[in-house]
Amino acid sequence: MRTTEFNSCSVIGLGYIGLPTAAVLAAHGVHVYGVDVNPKVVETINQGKIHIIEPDLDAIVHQTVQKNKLSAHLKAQHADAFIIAVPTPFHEDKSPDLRYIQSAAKAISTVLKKGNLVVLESTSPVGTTEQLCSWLQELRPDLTFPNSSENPDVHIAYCPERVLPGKVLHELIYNDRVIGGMSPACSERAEALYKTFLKGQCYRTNSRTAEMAKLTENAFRDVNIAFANELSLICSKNDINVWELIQLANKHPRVNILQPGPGVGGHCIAVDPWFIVSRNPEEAKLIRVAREVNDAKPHRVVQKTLEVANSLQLKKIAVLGLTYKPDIDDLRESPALDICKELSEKFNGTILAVEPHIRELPLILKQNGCILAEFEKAMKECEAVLVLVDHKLFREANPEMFQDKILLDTKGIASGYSCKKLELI
Ligand code: SAJ
Repeated sequence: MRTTEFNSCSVIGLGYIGLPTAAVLAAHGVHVYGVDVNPKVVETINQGKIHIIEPDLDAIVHQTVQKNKLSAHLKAQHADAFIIAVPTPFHEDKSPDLRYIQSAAKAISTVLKKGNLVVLESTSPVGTTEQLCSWLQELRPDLTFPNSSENPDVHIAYCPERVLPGKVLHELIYNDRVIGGMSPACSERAEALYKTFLKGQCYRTNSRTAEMAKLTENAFRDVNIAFANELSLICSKNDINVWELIQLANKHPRVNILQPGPGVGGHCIAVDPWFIVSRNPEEAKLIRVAREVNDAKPHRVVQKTLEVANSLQLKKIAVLGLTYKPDIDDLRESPALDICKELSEKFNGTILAVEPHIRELPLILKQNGCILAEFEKAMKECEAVLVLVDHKLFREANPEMFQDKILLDTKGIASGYSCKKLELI
């Protein structure tokens, strides 16, 4: 039996985080009003369907919509609690763009009332929750907020999402959460909201620490991937297999190096560290350089591939994988996609792109003459293969398929294979 002070919740932003959160809350008995500015998204969800790909999400959205627990709207609705899960991109100069959070504040200010809880989940630079509070205070001078009252009408907290795309539904429920209230009372109420579905632990802190915790988690991963990517450059120069090297170094009980690759993609790890750097340019030296190392990797892969292509006069290359990581369909901020695009502009021959998770190539690749091909067909037709994503299909392929190939491998899937020529990038 669910015991909670929150009978209803409005989730602002129905994307990769907002929609699963809305659906999980609804599945745990809360009346959820999802809000999105995109009419197509609202319409799709109200039909019990989804507009993003995430394992098992379609079933839970379908069920909760059918049971009238979840509905989608273009305008904010009255509710006991509000969760803001809108994007926070960055400007050209890498400074954070908070305009969607400001729009969300405007939207909920029209329906906010005494007793409400507002939780911000969007990845945000330090101080954003306080900023959100000021915006709400300006918009609703009739209500008191935690910046000016010990016993405010509206409580506000920052509770960052930490779920891994591809495992969102599991991680939403089982991951621990950092709860950053603007006051201890705000944290207490936010924890009560998450406890309606959470099986992980809640760790309470203030909003600034919680904001920094989120940025720190992704910057930590970025810096460690940059270390692996830097090793890949050093190893390539010194004729050492970087994957073998890392495997050996990781046998040390206190060493745990991540994996190199074609670059860092997705909309989080390649973005969030800039939120630290842009506000702390003097201090955040290592974090900045790590970003630069990871951002430079795709171009390096193109250069290496062109060197090999020119020296061997290659006519056809099979490019394996376009998504930003294995076994998903997400092309956002994908280094593999950038590499394929740059290669298709500079390589004189034909590119057969193999991406088992999409049905159509992005327009720019089509315009550049790339062809979407089945794995087997591409392997038959091409003399050279560039591995950009370690999808299961490629990892588990028969090594004999690569025997007569010139293999350029950015993911180490072919480390032990015998082939015509092997170039580890
Ligand atoms: N990558 C490597 N080498 C590695 C691991 C990853 O090159 O050893 C690359 C991947 O190929 C990919 C990128 O890094 O291009 C990011 O992939 P990821 O699986 O590490 O992370 P994301 O971006 O899918 O999700 C991250 C997660 N953060 C952390 O693991 C600290 C997730 O928990 C966050 O919720 C998510 O960012 C987010 O929304 O912030």
